[in-house]
Formats: sequence, C-alpha cells, structure tokens
Amino acid sequence: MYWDKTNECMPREQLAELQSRRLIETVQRVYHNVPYYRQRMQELGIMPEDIKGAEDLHKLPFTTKQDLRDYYPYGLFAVPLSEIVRIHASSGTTGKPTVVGYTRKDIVTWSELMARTLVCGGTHKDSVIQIAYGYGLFTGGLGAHYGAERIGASVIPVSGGNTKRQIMLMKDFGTTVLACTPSYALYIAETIEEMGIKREELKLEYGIFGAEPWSEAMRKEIEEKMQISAIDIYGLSEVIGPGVASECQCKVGLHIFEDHFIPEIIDPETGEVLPPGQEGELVFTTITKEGLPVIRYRTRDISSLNYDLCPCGRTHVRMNKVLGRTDDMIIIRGVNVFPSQIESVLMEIGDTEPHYLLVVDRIGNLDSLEVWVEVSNKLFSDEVRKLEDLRQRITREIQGTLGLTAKVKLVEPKTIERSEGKAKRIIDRRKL
Ligand code: DLL
Repeated sequence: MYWDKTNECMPREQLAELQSRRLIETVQRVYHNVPYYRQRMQELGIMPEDIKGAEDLHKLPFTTKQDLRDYYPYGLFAVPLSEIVRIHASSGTTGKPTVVGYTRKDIVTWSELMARTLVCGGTHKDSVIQIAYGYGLFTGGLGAHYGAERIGASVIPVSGGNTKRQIMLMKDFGTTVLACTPSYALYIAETIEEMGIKREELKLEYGIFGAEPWSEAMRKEIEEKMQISAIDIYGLSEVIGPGVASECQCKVGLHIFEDHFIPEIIDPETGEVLPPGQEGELVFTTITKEGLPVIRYRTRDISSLNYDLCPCGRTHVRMNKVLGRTDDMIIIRGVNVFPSQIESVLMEIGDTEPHYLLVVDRIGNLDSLEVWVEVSNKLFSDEVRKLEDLRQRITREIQGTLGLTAKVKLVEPKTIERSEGKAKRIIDRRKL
C-alpha cells in the first residue's frame, strides 16, 4: 500500500520542518548558481538569508514557462552540463521546447517518486506493467519505467502507438497494470472490443493514467470498459515529470509529494496566494532537485488544495483533480469553459462515445462554438428523429449546465481522430 511510509505518512509538523530546511538550501543554491534567480531576487531586494522557512516562500519571485524559454536551452540549470545525466523536453504549441535536465541524484529521486506513484495505483513487485506512455523526450515513458524497475515489477517498455500490437502483448504477456494517457486508454479499450477479445483473456487490474485532464465521468467509462481501477497521476516536466502527485486508492484528490515539492494556489490574475480549498493556479517550488530547481513555478493548471486527513493514512496534502489549464480555457461570448466540463455533460447524457472535439471560430465579431461528438454505433443506424432528439438534448444540457449556446454536431462513429498520447480537444480557428 505504501512505498515509503516514513515520508508519505510523516507527521505534518515534522514535514513543515523538513520543507523549511530544504527550501532554505534550495534558495541558497539557486541564488549562487543561477544568475537568473540571483538577478530576480536582487530586483525584489531579497537575500537568501531573508528566507527563514516555508512561511517566507511568498516573498520569492514566480518562474514561468516563458522564463524557461527565454533561457533556452540550459540557462536555468543550477549545475554544469557535465553533472547532467539526462535531458527531457516538453513540446509546446509554439516554437522551441522547454528543456529540463537531471543530475544522477535527480534521477534517483524521480525513480523513488514514480515508485511511490505506481504503488499508490496498485503496482507491486509481482505486477506486469505495460508502459504505453511515449518514450523519448516526453517524461512519461522513462519516468514510469524507472519507477517500475525500482519497485521490481516486470516492465514492458512498449511506448505509445501501434494499438493492436499493444493489445496482443497485453494478452500474451499477462499485463496487470497499464500506464498511458486516459484518452489512449479509451482508444485501447475500444480496440479491444473491436478485436473481439474477451475480458477474461486479459489479466489487467489497474490503470495509471495522467498527462492530460480527464473528468470523473471519463474515469467511470474507462473503469467499466476495461474492468480495472483507474488512478489519476499528475506531473509536469519543469517540476520533475510524472511523480509530482498521485491518487491513492481512495480516489479523492492527488497526494502531492510534499517532502520534495511545496505547492501553493494563487489567483492567476493578481498572483496573490489563496487559502486552502479555494480554486486557482497551482504553483510548485522544488526543494530537492539539483539540475533544474524551480522556484514558485506557475503551472497554469487549475486546482485547489485539501489539507484534511486522507483515510489512506498519507499525510501529504491532496490537490483536486486538474480539470483544465488557464490557457485551455476557452471564452465564448464571455462564458469560460474547459473542455472537461463539456466532456462531463456528454458522458452523463450517454448514447454518445467519449470522443469529442470543440471547434471555436469567430464569425463576424461573434465567437462561436461547435461541439462535435461521436454517436454510438447503435444509435447512428437508428432513425433520424432519434438523432435529432439527442442533438437537441445535448444542446439543452450544455446550455443548462454551462450557460453556453453551442452548435452540436453529431458525427459518425470513428470520425474523430484517436489519441495515442495527449488528446487534442480544441480547434481554435480564431487564431489561424
Ligand atoms: O505530462 C508529465 C506526465 C507524464 C504526467 C505522465 C502524468 C503522466 P508535460 O508534458 O510537461 O508533463 O505536461 C504537463 O500536463 O501542466 C498539466 O496541464 C497536464 N497534466 C499532467 N498530468 C495531468 C493530470 C507530463 N493528471 C501538463 N490531470 C501539466 C490533468 C495533467 N492534467
């Protein structure tokens, strides 16, 4: 049930002391080793000595993705390149990727944290884990790989794609744990059905899914289709990769590994720190990383923090499931919507497949939103009237729940492109 009970269940007072000690060390290190941080702190008139503990965190400057881009590729590294043993990068929508580097010790830390994550999700020494996150510059594949080996599970490093072959291996190799993005899990589930493989032929028990937002309704769908327990895992390259936070089997929020990362929630407009429970932008400070420590890194992910004790016994704070990013939010005629909100509405209605696309456009001066959604095979061959009823029902639900007028377009099964990694849910023609 636990990978590292001492740290995962540490009394909070002791945790606070540990965090303060590690934060002080980190601030010293970045001040002396990273010119960018030294300059930012000097601009704000802060010396490392002014940070006496975690309570002084708010005095430090924020770091953003733009800062990493401005210092591309290695400008924010806190050690010489000769100390870096691994480089990953996350591809952005615009131009150059964000580059991150790990020392040998960082790789050990990351493996430990991913071991925690996988154990949280039900993996153990005797598990056979199929890693269908992409291997390469993306942190998902290798991150999960090192964690699984650390546990001593049997690892199948298949990477993403080639779905039929994934399923053949899953069946023949007796996979018990599947690690991939939730959208890819759904695609795999659909392909299992198409291939006529019966559930009894598979040994699958758990899914370790993350790297993109997914709703509770989507979880239910995957769990039912695959007959597994699906766990949400969260992370981002700039902070370490996957292994920042993970759900336990209680599935009520994701435990943030606070002995390595200090979380804050801020108002994305003003930067003001918000109290526990309030929703805002998630910010992380790494307190053990050597290669690329980040101070108050703004994730753009929207969440809130819950300090209530979790029944699992872990003392680390839980973040609520991330349902969107500030830059994923679309504003249609003044109404803010995240794709995951539309996903929830669609799933609750049923009769549709969990494959959808939001197409945003501007006609004249007016924003328009089209929701493309796949209809189930059964319904698609039905009468036109039933389809029209469904279209109207979805339109009404979206209007009623989100206060948004959208044009709903029902499309044939299998017309929306499937994802083997992070799903693309929005086409914004306004920017083209
Ligand atoms: O996606 C790391 C990862 C790999 C996490 C595998 C989990 C599993 P990046 O490519 O840098 O890193 O993307 C990070 O993905 O800021 C979130 O917006 C989103 N994200 C990651 N996990 C979740 C999740 C990896 N569980 C960005 N729920 C983050 C919602 C997530 N969004």
